[in-house]
Amino acid sequence: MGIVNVTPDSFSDGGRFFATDDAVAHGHQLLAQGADLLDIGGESTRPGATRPLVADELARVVPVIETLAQEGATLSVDTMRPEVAEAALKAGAKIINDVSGGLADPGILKVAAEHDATYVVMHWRAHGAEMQHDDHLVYADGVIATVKQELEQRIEAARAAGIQDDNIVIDPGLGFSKTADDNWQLLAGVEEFHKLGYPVLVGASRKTFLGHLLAAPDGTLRPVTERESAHDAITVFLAQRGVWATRVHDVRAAKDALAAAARLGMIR
Ligand code: PMM
Repeated sequence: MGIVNVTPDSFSDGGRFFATDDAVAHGHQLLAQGADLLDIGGESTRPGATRPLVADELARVVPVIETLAQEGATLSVDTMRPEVAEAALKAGAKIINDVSGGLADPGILKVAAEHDATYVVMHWRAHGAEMQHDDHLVYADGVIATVKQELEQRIEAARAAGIQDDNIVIDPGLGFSKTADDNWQLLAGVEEFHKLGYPVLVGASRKTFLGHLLAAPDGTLRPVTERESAHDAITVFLAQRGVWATRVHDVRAAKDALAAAARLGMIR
């Protein structure tokens, strides 16, 4: 899943693809590099981010989705808002990627159900402005078991709203109310999530825990665009464990890593 952030403020690529034409061109590039689907988002979810107006979010994503969908691309919309999800599906998106798993606005579950859309349920606890506050970082039963329990609650809410089981995808939500150590535990234990019985999506690309892993001796985080090699190792690890998709900024690098891993018989 290639990422197209149509935002002025995303942590890794904010502002680069903010104009519709730039976002569409970026989508073309990711598809040419081998992306199977594109995730189009108009709200930055980075820690500390403030939320855009609904009208602004719509104006960012809908024209990009319309253009790329008409060309035949498979698209998801990265949104927590029912209005944006609905407009995106009407414009040709097939998947709603809701990082809040329906917690930000439960109305989005009805939209997914009514349109028979694929619905990504991500583990989430709070909006960007507060998600890294201490009380959102407590995992009473350990991070894997607690995230699983909270995801199960959201899956139940999705099913109760009428979303079919075979339209549900789950995501442990790396970096969302998680410490770096939490993220590593979730990655290492990714197979636990398969036990819930749904396809698994993972987004690790360029996230801060990689910046910590690769930090300079003085503690300076590795810059966001220089975290790719570490991420490629994660991509191979996740492919070996059968995840449904990884959400990536650099599709070419991920595909290169997967090609080498496949050639070595590490993955099928
Ligand atoms: N991460 C971000 C945004 N959307 N969606 C899913 N399903 N999973 C993620 O991990 C995820 C997401 C934040 O990353 P970005 O600012 O680089 O897009």
